[in-house]
Amino acid sequence: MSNLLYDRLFGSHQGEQKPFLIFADGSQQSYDSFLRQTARFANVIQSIGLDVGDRLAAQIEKSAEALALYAACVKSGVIFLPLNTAYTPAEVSYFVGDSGAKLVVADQYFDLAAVASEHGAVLERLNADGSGSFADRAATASDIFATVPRGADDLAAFLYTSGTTGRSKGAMLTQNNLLSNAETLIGEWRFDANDVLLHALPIFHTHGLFVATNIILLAKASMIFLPKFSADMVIDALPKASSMMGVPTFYTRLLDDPRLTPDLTRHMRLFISGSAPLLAETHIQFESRTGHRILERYGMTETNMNTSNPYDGERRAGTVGMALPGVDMKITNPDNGEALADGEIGQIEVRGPNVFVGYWNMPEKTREELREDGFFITGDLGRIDEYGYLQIVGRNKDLIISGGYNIYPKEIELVLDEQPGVLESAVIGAPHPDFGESVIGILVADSGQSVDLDAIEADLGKTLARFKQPRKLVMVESLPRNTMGKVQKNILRDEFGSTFQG
Ligand code: MCA
Ligand code: AMP
Repeated sequence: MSNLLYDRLFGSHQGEQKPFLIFADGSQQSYDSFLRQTARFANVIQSIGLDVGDRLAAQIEKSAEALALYAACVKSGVIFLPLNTAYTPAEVSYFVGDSGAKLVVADQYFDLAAVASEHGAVLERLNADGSGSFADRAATASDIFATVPRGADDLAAFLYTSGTTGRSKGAMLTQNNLLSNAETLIGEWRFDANDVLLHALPIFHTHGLFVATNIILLAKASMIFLPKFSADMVIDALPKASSMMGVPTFYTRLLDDPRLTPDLTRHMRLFISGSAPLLAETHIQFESRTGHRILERYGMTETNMNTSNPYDGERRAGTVGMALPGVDMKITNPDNGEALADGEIGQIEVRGPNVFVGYWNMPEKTREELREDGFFITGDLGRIDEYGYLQIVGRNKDLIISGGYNIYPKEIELVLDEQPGVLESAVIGAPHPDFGESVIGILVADSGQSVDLDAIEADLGKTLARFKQPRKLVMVESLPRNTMGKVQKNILRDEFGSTFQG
């Protein structure tokens, strides 16, 4: 029996001397070298005692090693659980505990010894420079490993996505969820072996890990693999690339740079944007500065990519295009789930081989969002316009997207409510020129109590990743509520909406 995902993504690359990864300093790693490393890592994972279906949690900086760890999990049938490097140990503890990860692989500067021992997990170190206890074991391991058989419906990865209750949910993704989407996208976006993708995204989310990396592997193309987004590094690398994928903040930052010219991007074939709304204004400015129309697409952790603007047809600013081949999409009435006619605004539902199989250990949450007929309720609101393109007009879920990272207000409110002198809080997103949206925490003091905002900010840093921390904390007398007692966030958004403008 074969291992579907491994065979399709990596199977034919053994012995291939072509570069898979090209680093910022010009050095390269060939497919063959990458796969040897993958086999060594798979041997280490197995020697530590992980079996098929066990979880491996990874909090490591972006590196070739981090990708080899993903590949090694696929090869050995272990479920890969990548974690944002900005997460604090308190946040990581939840993911390790909830997933029951047997092995945590982390950079040396993440303080996870207590987390691992609390949950009975093995902790190994793998640093971005290739050192660490895991790397030491790999150095003496064999570069031959018999790929473990896995099929289409077997689980390949858990990606945690925050929940409206403040508890993150582990989205279970199968081999075929990942493979089918990569196969669709490679065709839709015309990737082939000649492509050189400029990769400046993090690799612990769907965008940088599955969309970008799986496509390149499938196409046997190359990636310029930058440690993170920096306008300087991207501008240096653009002349050597053919395509780039980014969140809208990448494009607004590039537009802020006078070095972005038609000349710099002349040979580029494709710029893709996703993970957050790309303002029509950004789309238009980018075209007038470079001559390129950004191709915007729409996806989710639970579903991979759902829709895309066309490669050849018109890429319409302010829309995310049409459903991808194999994806059914409908707009429904949020009250009763009935399909609405084109042009009407409702909730976006999708079904297809890309859609996950449920949330780990949360059957009720799964039932609430994934219908028996296979349609997944995205929580996004949209309409299909007269040209057949989907426009996302809002969200039916209380979610803030800052620079492409999702932030669930409930999670922050729970932390704010615990602060000394705070009676209650509300967290909202407000438009932000760099991050698209940014976080505001609105606090009400307990009667007669004083609230020390500086102390609160310092305390938040201990438990919440920096990107989730409110960029502004404000005090109000009381929160506006409707007759049902629900906080009226729309009123707060109206009041504080221009906090980050100008
Ligand atoms: C970093 N910081 C942030 C963010 N990122 N704050 C708010 N929102 C953010 N997104 C904080 C840091 O902690 C730091 O705080 C300061 O901002 C600068 O940090 P730095 O490391 O220099 O980061 P940056 O360069 O400002 O990062 C911005 C970024 C990055 C390049 C936009 O966040 C990024 O690469 N985002 C991509 C996210 C992504 O891949 N999303 C895909 C999810 P201080 O200033 O206090 O020091 S997958 C998905 O959504 C679906 C499936 C889809 O459709 O793709
Ligand atoms: P995540 O849970 O991190 O996978 O984020 C998924 C959410 O990102 C979706 O439900 C949308 O709200 C949002 N999203 C992704 N791509 C786009 C896009 N092109 N335009 C608007 N929102 C997007």
